[in-house]
Amino acid sequence: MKKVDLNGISVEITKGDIANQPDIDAIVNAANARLQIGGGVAGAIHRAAGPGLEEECRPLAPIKPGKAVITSAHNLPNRFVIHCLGPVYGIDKPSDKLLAECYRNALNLAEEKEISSVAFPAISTGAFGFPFEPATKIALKTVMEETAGLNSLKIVRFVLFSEKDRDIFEKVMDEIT
Ligand code: AR6
Repeated sequence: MKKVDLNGISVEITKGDIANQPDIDAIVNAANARLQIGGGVAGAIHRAAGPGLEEECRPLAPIKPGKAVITSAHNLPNRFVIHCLGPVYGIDKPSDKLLAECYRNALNLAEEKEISSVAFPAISTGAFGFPFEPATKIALKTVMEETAGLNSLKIVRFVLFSEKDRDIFEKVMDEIT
């Protein structure tokens, strides 16, 4: 796992399953607006969490692109799930600003709950069609910008689904640090 220290925060990059990060307080869901079980990340998280997660989500939905809400993690090994609605690329505009907003809002929710570790998937890069490398730059730059203002968060982990995606994150991290 690649780790870079940014303002006292360990930013980690790894290949894996976002629903299997037992050492992390809060995992982030690449959600749909209705906060229901779906494919990709949302499917993996809801299947592992069990039906209680959808039930808790129901009164919080719908959410708008760029927004985030937090719930408990039910049967997952974490304490919380932060549900972010990423932009559908080219439809929810400006897509780059909305994607950055997702990461910022998730980090702010984690701070409010005094969470010390959070794990993100690559939001919007699957079903929502955001090109991977530009999305990587937005994710890492936004986290970098926010690190100076974070107090409780000590670990921000990016969990990528393939070696190719992990390599892109590592390359972009090297470029911007
Ligand atoms: N762990 C980590 N990353 C994953 C996993 C996993 N278990 N599964 C997929 N990925 P997506 P989006 C990667 O489609 O683009 C859903 O159906 C995947 O390779 O999950 O924000 C929801 O219901 C990709 O790089 O999220 C929404 O309708 C990234 O995670 C919609 O898809 C995001 O893929 C959200 O689309």
